[in-house]
Amino acid sequence: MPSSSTTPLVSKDQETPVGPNVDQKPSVLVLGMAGSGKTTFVQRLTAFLHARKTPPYVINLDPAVSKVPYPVNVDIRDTVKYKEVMKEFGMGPNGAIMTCLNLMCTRFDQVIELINKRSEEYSVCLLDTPGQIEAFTWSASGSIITDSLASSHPTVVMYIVDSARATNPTTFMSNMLYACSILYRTKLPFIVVFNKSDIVKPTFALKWMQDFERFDEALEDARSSYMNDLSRSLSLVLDEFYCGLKTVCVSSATGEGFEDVMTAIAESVEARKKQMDEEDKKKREQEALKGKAVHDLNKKKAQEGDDEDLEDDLNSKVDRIHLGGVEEENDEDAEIERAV
Ligand SMILES: Nc1nc2c(ncn2[C@@H]2O[C@H](COP(=O)(O)OP(=O)(O)OP(=O)(O)O)[C@@H](O)[C@H]2O)c(=O)[nH]1
Ligand SMILES: [Mg+2]
Repeated sequence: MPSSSTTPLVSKDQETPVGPNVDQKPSVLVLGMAGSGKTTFVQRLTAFLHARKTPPYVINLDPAVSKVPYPVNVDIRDTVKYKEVMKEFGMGPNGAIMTCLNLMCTRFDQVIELINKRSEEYSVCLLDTPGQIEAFTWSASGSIITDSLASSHPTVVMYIVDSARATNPTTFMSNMLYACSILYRTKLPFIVVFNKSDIVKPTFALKWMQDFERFDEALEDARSSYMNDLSRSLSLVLDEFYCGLKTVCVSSATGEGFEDVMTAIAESVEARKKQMDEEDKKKREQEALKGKAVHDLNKKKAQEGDDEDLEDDLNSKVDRIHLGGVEEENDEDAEIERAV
């Protein structure tokens, strides 16, 4: 039975954050630069899942979109009116998107309740985000939404890249740096989706990620220049990021590669489950060790006889090494003239 209540970020009896319920259906947060194809990707994945008779639960978090081209279960536009926010608060487009997200985030516990209530009926929860990526990834409300989702469901970030635009090595590098910063901020399982594979086959990007030399060759000018040297260095730095990264190539226009999307999501969730199991195991081992240490100490104390004797002994030692308190200042010392 799915629980209808929201999982709290912090459990009552302990101060450490509780992890997601790994038995819940996964949530997929779709992020990416403006125009990379986030909405079209969600639309195609929704159609793909409906065709497989495993429909998703879909949430639109873009308040500024005029038309949502997929069947949507929760739409931010039903909760806040973007145009009204602009008018009411005299805001520009980006400020209004942030305000809408702020207002939405105050209700997000209800959204999570809805997701939980429907968990028997869907296979995966998809969340489409605003084109102004920084409005979501760098705002407090974006963090709250991401964190509350990630604390109640196994959550995966899908970062959509426009493959046609990424053919330029510098644009590719900017995009990867952005992806890396999002991974750094969210610390969630991360999948890079090279979209628009019908325009350009993203194999070039995969090669650049696998082999630094290939990226080096692709830099237009092999001579040393500030930009080229910087790109080369960054590529080396990002090597570690590329190593643990899952990538898929898709076309949201033709539907190519969507089997791989579902496989990547399942693998990421499985990896997260394993990681959580290991963390749990470690925690239990630590607790057991702690319990054993306390037990040993009590046993030792009992063997050594009277506890009070031990305490007196300790106090006398403390008396010997304790020279004085700090309740008051040492006036005499303060009055001694010192050479400056
Ligand atoms: N050829 C091709 N075009 C695509 C593909 N995916 C998206 N597009 C086009 O790219 C444009 C932007 O797509 P959207 O889905 O609106 O992109 P978005 O990231 O949601 O845009 P914002 O929400 O405004 O940031 C549209 O014209 C889409 O038709 C694809 O796989 N192939
Ligand atoms: Mg969109």
